[in-house]
Parts: sequence; C-alpha cells; structure tokens
Amino acid sequence: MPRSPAFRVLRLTIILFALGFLVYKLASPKNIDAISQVTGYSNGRFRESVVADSKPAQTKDEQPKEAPATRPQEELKEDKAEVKTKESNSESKEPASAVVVEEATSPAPPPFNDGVGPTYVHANATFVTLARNEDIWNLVKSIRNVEDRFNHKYHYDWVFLNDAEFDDDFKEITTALVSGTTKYGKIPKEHWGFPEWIDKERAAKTRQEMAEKKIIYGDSVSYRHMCRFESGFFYRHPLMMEYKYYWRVEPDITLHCDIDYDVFKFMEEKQYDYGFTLSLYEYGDTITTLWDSVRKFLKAHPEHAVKDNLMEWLSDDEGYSYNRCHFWSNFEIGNLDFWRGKAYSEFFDFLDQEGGFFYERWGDAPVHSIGAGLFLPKSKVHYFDDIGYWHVPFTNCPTNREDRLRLKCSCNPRDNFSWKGYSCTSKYYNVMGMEKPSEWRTQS
Ligand SMILES: Nc1nc2c(ncn2[C@@H]2O[C@H](COP(=O)(O)OP(=O)(O)OP(=O)(O)O)[C@@H](O)[C@H]2O)c(=O)[nH]1
Ligand SMILES: [Mg+2]
Repeated sequence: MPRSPAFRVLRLTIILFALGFLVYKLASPKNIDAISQVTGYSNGRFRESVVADSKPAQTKDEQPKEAPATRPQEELKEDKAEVKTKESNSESKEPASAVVVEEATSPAPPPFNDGVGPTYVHANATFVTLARNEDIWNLVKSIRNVEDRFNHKYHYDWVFLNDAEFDDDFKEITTALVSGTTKYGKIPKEHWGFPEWIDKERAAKTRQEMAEKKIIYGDSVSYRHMCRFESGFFYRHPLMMEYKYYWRVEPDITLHCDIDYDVFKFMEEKQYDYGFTLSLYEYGDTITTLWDSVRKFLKAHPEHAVKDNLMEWLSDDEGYSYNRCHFWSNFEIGNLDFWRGKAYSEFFDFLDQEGGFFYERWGDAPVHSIGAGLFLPKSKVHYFDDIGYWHVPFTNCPTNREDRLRLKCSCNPRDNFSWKGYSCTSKYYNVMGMEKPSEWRTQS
C-alpha cells in the first residue's frame, strides 16, 4: 500500500529516537562494569590488571592502629560493644560441649610430668628381680604396679638377674615398662649350683623325703639354688655392686597404695638398713637345724652380734631356740652394704658350709631375717605399714583408714595380715617399744 511522504518522515524519526535511547543506556558506567565482569575485559585491559590494581586484602598487622578521625562516634561505640559481647560470650555463654572438645583435642601432657625434675638428687638405688624368661607375664604386672604407684615419679634403675640368658622378648618388654634404666645379668655358675662340699646323694635323699611329706618346693633343686643365691649372692653380682640400696620385686605382686615419697632417700635419711612389709612364722620342717648352726656361728663369732638387736623378736627364750619369726623376703628394701659387710658375709659363708640349703631347704627369708636381726641394731629395721603389698597369699594393708584414703589404697583392711595371729608384726612392735596404729585391733 503506498505511504505518504509525511508518514515516512515520522516513521524514520521514531526509529532514530529509539536507537539513540538504546545507545545511551548501553553506554552507562554501570553496564560497562557488568559487561567487564562477565567477559574479563574492561576499558581495553584484561581483568588481571584490574585485580592487580585493586587494594590487596588487609592483613592483621596492617590494620590501622587508630580508627580514622572521620568516623562518627556512634560507629566506634558500636564496634566496642561488639568486641565486649564476643568476650563475654567466650567467658560465660560458651556451651559446655565446646570446652570439652577443646580439652579433648589439646596435646597430651609430656610423660612423667608429675615426677621429680632433672635436678633431683636420687639415692644410689635400684630395683632388683630374679626371674626366668617364662616369668615375664607375671612380672609385667609387678613392674606396672611399681611404676604406677611409685617409680613413674623417680625413674630408678631396675636390675634383672637370671641363671640363664634373658631372651630379647623379656628385655624388650621390661625395658618398655620401666621408666629408669634396665640392666640384665647372668648369674655365674658358682652362685647357682651345688658347691663342691655338698654330698649330692644326701641332698637327693632329703628332697625325696620332703616330697613324701608334701613340703612345698621340698623336691625342687632350682628352688634351693634360688634360696642360696638370694641368701648370699644377689648383692655381689657385678651389676649390683654400683648400688647402695635395693628394692626386691618378685613376679605377680600387687602394690595396693600410692607411695608418695622417695623410699630410697627415706632409708638413707633415716639410716635404716632393712625394711619389710610382712612377717610370719617359717615352716619348721624346712629349717630343722638352722638355729643350731646359728648358735654355733655366734659361739665362734660373738663379736658380730650387736647390742640392742632383735634377738628378742627371733627367740622367746633369750636365744636358746628360734621362734621361726622372719621378714618375708619377697619384699625387701635394704642397704646392700650391710649384706656385703663382714658380719653377714662370714655368717652366710658359715651357713653355706653347713649345707642346710641342700640337706634341708633353708629359705633366704629366715637367713636374711636372722642376719639382720642379730647383726643390726633394731633401730635400723623399719616396718613399712604404709606400703600396701600383696604376694600370694598375704596382704599388708595400711592399718589406719586415713592413710588408706590418702594413699588411694585398693586393699580391704579386713585382709590385712599384719595383726593376725600368724604374723610376727605385733611382736615386732612390742620388741621395738612402738605404739601400734590406732585401728590395729579391728584387723586382728
Ligand atoms: N632365674 C630364675 N629365677 C627363679 C627360679 N626359681 C625362682 N626364681 C625367682 O626367684 C624368686 C622367688 O621364687 P618364687 O617361685 O616366687 O618363690 P616363692 O615366692 O617362695 O614362692 P611362690 O609362692 O611361688 O611365689 C622369684 O623372683 C622367681 O622369679 C629359677 O629357677 N631361675
Ligand atoms: Mg614368689
């Protein structure tokens, strides 16, 4: 359809106006920015240069020390209020679970941090254990007890002795458990065997008779070597020669209470030479002639029996006979120099010649007890009422409740053997002239 010239002019004008408006809109700064963000291109330069030109993120150190002077006071007040709120949140409004998580994820404390410091002056002391390789799993229990209740704070050494070579397993396990240095020694043949003067046939006959009488360990050769070694040789093994004090530990014992002081330094400071936890009467059939030999020795060496000794504890008739009281030697804390001294050395050599370790079954407990009881003043022998101790079948449990609670004891005071009729501890208190702990009667 033909159009008039006026209509054509109007249509052209409208198109030009619409195009002009579109160009104006697209050319506004806002749209240029939007386009550059999408394309990465802006004002003829790639966005990298835009980023490089922009101010880098502020680090903590670069933060302005003071608020700009131009900032309104209200704004500053608001900031301070926000900090305060955060602080008070962390102090009092933090949920309890957050605190627990923080504790659980904090690094573990260094080992032995409750122990003595590097400048602590130790006593010259060691633990000592006689054991076979196969004793290892009964022994770990003892070591764990001693470490947990005492030695994790002090790290005293531990000497292990054996009539055979210790195997690698024994050494690795015990070294891992002991917090001090461990040492392993083989017992020389002369200290573990029949001495040349022993009539082996007579010894075998004794064993046979004791087996028939069902005397415990009566038929055992190795038990006799053990008793002889503990009586006269453990303290002169080369590994023991560098020490002054020892604590004997056997497999399968329990320590019932914390020991909150250094027992070796205690022995040193108080000048004690022998410490025990349990005492009792020896099995008579194992020591039939022991006291006869003791009397023979005392007659030959009257100079060795000291004044104010424990003869009254060992004998009820001024030395005529032995009442069989002895300290139970599976636990001992003592001074090695006493065993190495002239009196006890001569005493042991005499008994060894007598042959009772093999012709009877003399135990190291009565031999040690008679030696300590006669050649030490009684003031040098100490009863550790506070050391909770168990070796099958007897328990020493601190007598007074106050001590049991303070030392976190796990023993039942009713099991305390020390005030029972078959114990010699009550007699020890009488002979020492000491007052018994207040609760002793309730445990007798
Ligand atoms: N190397 C070695 N050690 C031994 C031998 N016999 C015993 N022992 C150790 O000597 C100590 C005393 O032996 P035990 O068998 O405990 O004797 P006991 O305490 O009288 O008797 P138990 O009631 O059995 O404990 C322990 O430390 C034993 O590990 C042995 O033949 N060789
Ligand atoms: Mg034992």
